Amino acid sequence: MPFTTAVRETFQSSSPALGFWLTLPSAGLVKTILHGPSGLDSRFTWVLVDAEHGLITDRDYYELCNAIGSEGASPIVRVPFAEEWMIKRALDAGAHGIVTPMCHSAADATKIVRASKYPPLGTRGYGPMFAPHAFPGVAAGEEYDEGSQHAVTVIVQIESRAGVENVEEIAAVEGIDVLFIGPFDLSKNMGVVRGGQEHEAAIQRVLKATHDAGKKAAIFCTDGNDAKERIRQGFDMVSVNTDVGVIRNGMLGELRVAVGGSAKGASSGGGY
Ligand code: 3PY
Ligand code: MG
Repeated sequence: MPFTTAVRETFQSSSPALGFWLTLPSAGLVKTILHGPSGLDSRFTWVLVDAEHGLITDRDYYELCNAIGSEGASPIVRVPFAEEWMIKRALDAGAHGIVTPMCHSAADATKIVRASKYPPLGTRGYGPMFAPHAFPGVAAGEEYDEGSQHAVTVIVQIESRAGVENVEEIAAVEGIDVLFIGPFDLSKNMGVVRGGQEHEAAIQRVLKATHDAGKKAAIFCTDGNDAKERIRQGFDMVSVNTDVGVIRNGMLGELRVAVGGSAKGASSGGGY
């Protein structure tokens, strides 16, 4: 029986899917952010569980996916590397979607799609004893097994010169749902300044190619202003900030106020 997820529901609406980056392995932290009304018309519909650069490991996935799923948002796990066994571990722990770093080609993208789906669509190994727990209302067995073939969101990161050069072919790969730009790696891999002309042209090429292929375009942002601009440009999925970025800036901002300054302009932890 088909089912959907919070992030997929948002993709069906006219609103962008807003999320944030979780780098600390704390279900308490993530629920504190997600729980209850936001006081706005908008809310976070997904959380990126970062096992590539965050302090999160495979052992944390199950608890984090359940915490996020129970708040009506989608846990999206970024695995450390584009390996089939890593994708399997994330999906079996209840990820609503996976992100793999450094997709350089259509062949890379095809491999990721196959790793994310059970036969005959792919090669995902079978054993979802725990996966349905993070999908409220979805029963173990046939409902998860069949529904997850299409409900799981498959996301690859475009963050290299090769990825940009091959982006039209990558976007055309069947089963890829989202192309997610990693602006930091993209600038380093291309050897260009982040925010400079060449970097921005690459970002715009990925945005266009993704939409031309009928797929969703996502990007990592360093703060709300950055996110606002990317939403204006038409990105469908935008990460607004990171847990550590906000905690550091917020705490240093309060320290600044305590010693007589203004909370604005607290020093940043580097943006990522
Ligand atoms: C990057 O900017 O390289 C990232 O991976 C963040 O998404
Ligand atoms: Mg990156």
